[in-house]
Amino acid sequence: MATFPRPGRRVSGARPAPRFRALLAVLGLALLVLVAPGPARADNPIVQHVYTADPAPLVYNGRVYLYTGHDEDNSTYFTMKDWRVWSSADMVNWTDHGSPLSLSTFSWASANAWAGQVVQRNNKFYWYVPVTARATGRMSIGVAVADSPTGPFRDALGRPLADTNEIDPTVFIDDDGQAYLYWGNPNLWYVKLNPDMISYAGSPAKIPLTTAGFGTRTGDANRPTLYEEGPWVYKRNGLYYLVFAAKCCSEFIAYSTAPGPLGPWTYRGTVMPTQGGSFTNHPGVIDFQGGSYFFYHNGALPGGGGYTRSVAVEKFSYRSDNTIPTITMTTAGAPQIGTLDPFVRQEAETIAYESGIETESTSTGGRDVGFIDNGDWIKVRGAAFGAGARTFTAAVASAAGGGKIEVRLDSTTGQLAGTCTVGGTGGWQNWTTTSCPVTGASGTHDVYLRFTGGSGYLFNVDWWQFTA
Ligand code: FUB
Repeated sequence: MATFPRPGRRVSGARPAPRFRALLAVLGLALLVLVAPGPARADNPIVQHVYTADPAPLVYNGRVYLYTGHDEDNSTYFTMKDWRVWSSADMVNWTDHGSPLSLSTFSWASANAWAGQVVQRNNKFYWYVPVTARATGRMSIGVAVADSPTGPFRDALGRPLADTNEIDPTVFIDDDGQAYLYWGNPNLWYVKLNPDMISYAGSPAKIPLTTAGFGTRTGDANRPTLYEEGPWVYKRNGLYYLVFAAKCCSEFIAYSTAPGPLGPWTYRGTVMPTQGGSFTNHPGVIDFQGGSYFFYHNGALPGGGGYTRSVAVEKFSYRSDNTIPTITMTTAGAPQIGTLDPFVRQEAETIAYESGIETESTSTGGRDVGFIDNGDWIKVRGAAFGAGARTFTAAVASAAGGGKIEVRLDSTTGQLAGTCTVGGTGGWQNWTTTSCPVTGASGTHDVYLRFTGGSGYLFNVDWWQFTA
């Protein structure tokens, strides 16, 4: 089982599982290009270099921050040790912020870094997660806190917020300032959080699981309603929504609505049917820049399945009566909002799709793209070059002999706009810049950075930028 990130594991020629997955992804994409006319736009799932699960999006300061779980490679259970953060301003190019929260953040937790959610309040970010408590062996809810949406997160209490023995906390702050924490499988619980967000008043109570509220399940006397797990509660146009994973197994996504945060709930039907090669699914719903977005997970990546899942996203529109239409999984995903500015510094780990690369922490605290082999590539969607670009510059480092960065437009074999040479720098974190002339890059294009060279890992890339 490959771990990630893997500092210090610079073994030339070692090819971890993600590379095999990436190779399959290339083959899959190549097949898609051969059989499908028009531009290849298979950018969903939105992360390819690690498996991700249980999406929890948060809109903050003009970006979507996406908090996910992380399925380990080759997993045969929900073997999850850490959580991940990604962000995007345009819904297609996602920046990898690494893992600012893991089981080790909670000294009292032993396993199962499962589905959580982050909310912003008091100029802080609170991340509620279910984990197994070492002392009891029971699932408990922990809360971590940070000053920034990308962390670092620290254990807010040094102990569980609640010993629930049930999973999947979701948090919702109503217009009157009252915060609610919901969770549960097989029950659906709630508790009112205090304004400090790390304590609560009273005792957790059950939301009645009635068939009127949560639909009718057949064939399971212990679970008469469709509610299974993964609640996601929000309010829109005065209506309260509770979206959840329904039935088992395989799950589909359903929802209920209510006039208040505690009900009474009315079952409204299917949001996303059972599909996608994972027997679980998990909802996250936001409005962003005038559009509505539904996040979920599936088993769509090579090697993917019920324990090797990937987060994906679809754009949708509420019907005029505020009901949610049925949303199906696509490989295209959401359309891009606006364009990407190639004339400002872009982090190399801002990616629409990739093949073969991984990311890692830099010595200066950010992230870089590393573990690059000959033929690996990164796609960045919709870069607006306007009248044209003159040069391409990238920050690079290499403890090996380096290689080349081919700057291509619109596909891995598209127009070669420039080629930069990367030399050895004496260390994987010894950074320098390389620049090269660019021709023919005007208007708006997808940019493909294709990496070439000899065998073994070639070089790392921290950031890149074009000049006009
Ligand atoms: O990811 C582990 C568990 O699988 C989550 O807590 C559930 O919602 C299901 O997605």
